[in-house]
Amino acid sequence: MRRERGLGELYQDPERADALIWSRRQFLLGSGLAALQSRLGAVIRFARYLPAGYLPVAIAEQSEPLNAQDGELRVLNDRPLNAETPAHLLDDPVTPASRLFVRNNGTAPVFEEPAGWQLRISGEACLNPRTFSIAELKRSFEQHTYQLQLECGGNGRAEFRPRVPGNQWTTGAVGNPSWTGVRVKDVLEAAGIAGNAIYLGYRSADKHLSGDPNKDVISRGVPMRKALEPESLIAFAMNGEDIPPVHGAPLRLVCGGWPGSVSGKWLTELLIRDRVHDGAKMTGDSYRVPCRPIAPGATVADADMCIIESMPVKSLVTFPRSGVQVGTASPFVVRGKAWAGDRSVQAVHTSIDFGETWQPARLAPPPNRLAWQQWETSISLPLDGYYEIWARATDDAGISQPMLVPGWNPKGYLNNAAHRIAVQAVS
Ligand SMILES: Nc1nc2c(c(=O)[nH]1)N[C@H]1C(S)=C(S)[C@@H](COP(=O)(O)O)O[C@H]1N2
Ligand SMILES: [Mo]
Repeated sequence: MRRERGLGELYQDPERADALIWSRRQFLLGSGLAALQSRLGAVIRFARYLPAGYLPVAIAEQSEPLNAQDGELRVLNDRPLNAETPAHLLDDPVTPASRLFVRNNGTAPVFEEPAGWQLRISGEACLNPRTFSIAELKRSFEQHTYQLQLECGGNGRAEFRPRVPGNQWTTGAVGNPSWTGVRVKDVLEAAGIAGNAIYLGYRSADKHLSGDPNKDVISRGVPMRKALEPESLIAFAMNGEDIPPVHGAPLRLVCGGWPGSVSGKWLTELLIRDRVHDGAKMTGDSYRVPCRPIAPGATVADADMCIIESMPVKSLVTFPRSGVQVGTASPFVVRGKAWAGDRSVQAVHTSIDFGETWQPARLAPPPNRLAWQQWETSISLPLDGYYEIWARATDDAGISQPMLVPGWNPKGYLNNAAHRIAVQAVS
């Protein structure tokens, strides 16, 4: 099903917002606000700070297709399977399997027994190519467990204008499971890393949708400096159990903080490369963005496209869920998650007046590097009416999330615009 309007769309498209929900002229005369309030069934308390043409969250959400049962992931595509998690289902500190988004580019492999699974380490810059069974990996190398945040590079794509092709992810292609495995570094060192190694590429066992057995579905990777970080894992367990089939059983690469596409599922081979890995979806518009900002819709020369590395700072409000009623009598808890790719999050602020003022939230440190962080605050709304709660994170380099959808790019990657929820205060 197609989503008609994204949450932030009309924030940057005032003419369409005018046409759809209010006429600017009427609004200026005062009756537009009245019409909007009657549609919301409440007084908008900070209406004076409403940006021109802004589409309130509650109205954007009324137009969302209801193709998910309460408590379930929202399926965007079932061939291949792609499903995202509604923000209020991402409230767990560690994302359970049932609440982790699924992003498949091809058909997941069917395999008999993990006992027969082999991982090959090779490539031009591998000194002693080797093959390991899962039992050998577990036996030969120290095992490590980290919470590692995984976010699809295309999370937030639905908000780009002009529209871009691909799964129309809104906010839910992100999660933070706990992963157990062996370090990529230890395994590569056992196979010998030559001095000219610059990149690590992966190959996987899923099948190309065309049915062509010679085509890789996806074969991406990371520069050696990222591959050799202590948190880069060849994982065999998620949340203390075997990795679920849809998330890459029996073995997957996990390189947290980078676009999810570098974390190859159903891992069969690691290639130590003497050049930038050139596998499927490493070139063209795939997981690459203009090196410098461009006008929305503009075409970009191949030489001016850069591979996405660390993901940008971002956050979600995961409690309460958007659309709830809250009492005016006492403060209530608002909480969520924040993450910043390779960086950590330094602060999260919330606003109840459409971004006019911001209050700091309490922010917990990450349990380990590359895990998301929990934040929490307490909000009072003594007067009844319609409010929005906006959250905005700042990373440890002082960079904050934008309020507007950031730099348009041909495949709609890296939208880290601030998340907003609607609440109705009632006395
Ligand atoms: N082999 C393989 N690995 C893959 C993919 C895939 O389609 N095939 N999808 C990638 C993408 S684009 C993302 S965002 C993550 C999603 O991981 P998840 O489905 O476990 O959430 O896996 C990555 N690894
Ligand atoms: Mo992705």
